[in-house]
Amino acid sequence: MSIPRLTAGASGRDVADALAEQGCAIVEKVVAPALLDRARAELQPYLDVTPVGPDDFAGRRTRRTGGLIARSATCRDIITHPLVIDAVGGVLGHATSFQLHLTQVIAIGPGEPAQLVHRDQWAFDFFPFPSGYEVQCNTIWAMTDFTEANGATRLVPGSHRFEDRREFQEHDTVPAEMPAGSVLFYTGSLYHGAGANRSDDTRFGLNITYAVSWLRQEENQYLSVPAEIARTLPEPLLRLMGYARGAYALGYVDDLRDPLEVLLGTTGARAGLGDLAAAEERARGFTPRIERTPRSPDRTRDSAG
Ligand SMILES: O=C(O)CCC(=O)C(=O)O
Ligand SMILES: [Fe+2]
Repeated sequence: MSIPRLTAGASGRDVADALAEQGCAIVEKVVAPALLDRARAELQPYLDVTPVGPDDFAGRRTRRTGGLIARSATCRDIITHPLVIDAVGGVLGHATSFQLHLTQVIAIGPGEPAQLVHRDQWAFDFFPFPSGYEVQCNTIWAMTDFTEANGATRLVPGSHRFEDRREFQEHDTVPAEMPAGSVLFYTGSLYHGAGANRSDDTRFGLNITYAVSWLRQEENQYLSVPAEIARTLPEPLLRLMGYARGAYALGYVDDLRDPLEVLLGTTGARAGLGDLAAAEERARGFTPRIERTPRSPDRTRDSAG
């Protein structure tokens, strides 16, 4: 059980293939650590005042700072990094489009115990998506080195095919150790959790997640990024944030107006609706793989499955 490791020259296709196989992949040293230091410096005033989490899952010694598009110009570039956009497109390409799900620095403080092992797609009200039908593709950039000791994310490689609602212990997982500047990819179906921080330093991870654009976003981009800032951003980023229709009709404004045009105050050139025939055609071409879910080697509960 190991996490596929790719080098910085990997393509989005390589990453998507590794994700299809194992549900996770690390691409090492994609950006210079200095870039992530710069993002952290831009965010420092917000990191300083972010409270610790309110419960065990969020982490009582963990600070989660969001709204990164509004707060850090460097984060905008990281969110739209071509490798990530290509990889996410490869994983979620069965849908008409995908969009940003959340942006969050996760700062795990010393003494934080390991987080409950979970699937991120449980956020969608625990809907049991069919095995092989991915709705979410996630990244965690190592802003500091990720080590087993400081709380590197822990994963169950291959578990994207396991049955839903499983429970795992720490010893069922492996740590996503990686040097700063590397990025961990994992699907919404992969079992994982933040590791325990047994070191004296805070572990900083930049969690940027993406989901098919017919699901509700976890972080509300329309309110997290004030409209006056949004109006200054490039169109591809705005579309990624959700200023675009999802599928045929999702997200239009009043009289079938295009959300991007409404934001920018341009008028009437684009309809707020998409191409229904194309959406239907795409859906017809995709058959989720609904297969017998493999048993993981060391099942810890006999109630599951
Ligand atoms: O910070 C991490 O390593 C992972 C956190 C996580 O999985 C979550 O909060 O959903
Ligand atoms: Fe998670």
